[in-house]
Amino acid sequence: MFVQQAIAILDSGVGGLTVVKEVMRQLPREKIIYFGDTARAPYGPRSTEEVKLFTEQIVDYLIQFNPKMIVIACNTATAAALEDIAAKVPIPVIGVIHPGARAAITATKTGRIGVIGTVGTIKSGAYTAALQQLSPFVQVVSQACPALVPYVEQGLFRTTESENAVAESLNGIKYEPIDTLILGCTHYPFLIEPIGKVMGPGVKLISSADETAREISTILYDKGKLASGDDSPIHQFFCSGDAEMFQRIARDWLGEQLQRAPVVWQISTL
Ligand code: I24
Ligand code: DGL
Repeated sequence: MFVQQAIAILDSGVGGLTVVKEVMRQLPREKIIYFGDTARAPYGPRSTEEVKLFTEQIVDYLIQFNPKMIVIACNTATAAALEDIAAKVPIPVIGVIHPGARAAITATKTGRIGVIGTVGTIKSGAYTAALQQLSPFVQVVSQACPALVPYVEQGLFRTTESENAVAESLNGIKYEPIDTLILGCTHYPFLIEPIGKVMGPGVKLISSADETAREISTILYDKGKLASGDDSPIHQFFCSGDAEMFQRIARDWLGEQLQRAPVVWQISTL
């Protein structure tokens, strides 16, 4: 009997569901196995060593499902662990930083690019490295915005407080002469309106979820690994923490995508 190989997608919690939604939209035949480390989220304030260890634990767990590729759908985990994991796992592993960086290089006219993300992501310099590797003469300015994830997680993205928090968080970057700003955190696209208001119409905002889904598509196509069956897949979603809360957010966010493809919800302690 033929068993369809899945795309394994992981994140510190629920933020990686932004990538899941895009994959479901662009590649509806692909089976997804998702792991959200909700018991240990957020990763943003943690040390590189800790995030690397946690990410490796999740990859070790997901590898037993024999996935066709692994997607690290968390910017902080990508910054800390992608290189090490890609070097030791025998299947393609991608993160969300390279796709976002490539989209920014395509978008910029002046070569001046801004990046915002968690403390872990910005401290790592991973975006600057990815951008300069793609285009050596770009100028990159970056700013950690640790206040913003909690606003999104409290569902407070259309309030005056969140607008003020966005304005304050962007203080260090809003006067920089950039024409492109990478939203280098899974949660920031939920604040795209206030971010756009603060940065002004001259700054293009880049979210990486759709770019990452396109990269997944390219890799699977190149390897002749795209799913071809007519049946809709059955996805598997795991989390390490409160399963009820995880399901509530995932059902709300993925909504209609889940009408077409059933999900098996599981809790795991790794
Ligand atoms: N959005 C995010 N995280 C949450 C949340 C949210 N609660 C409400 N909304 N909670 O991330 C995270 C905390 N935990 C703790 C333990 O278990 C699971 C989660 C934003 C990314 C979502 C894809 C607001 C909300 C929602 C549904 C969709 C989008 C959204 F409820 F922003
Ligand atoms: N998923 C994380 C990221 O993209 C944000 C949430 C967290 O700090 O865990 O960096």
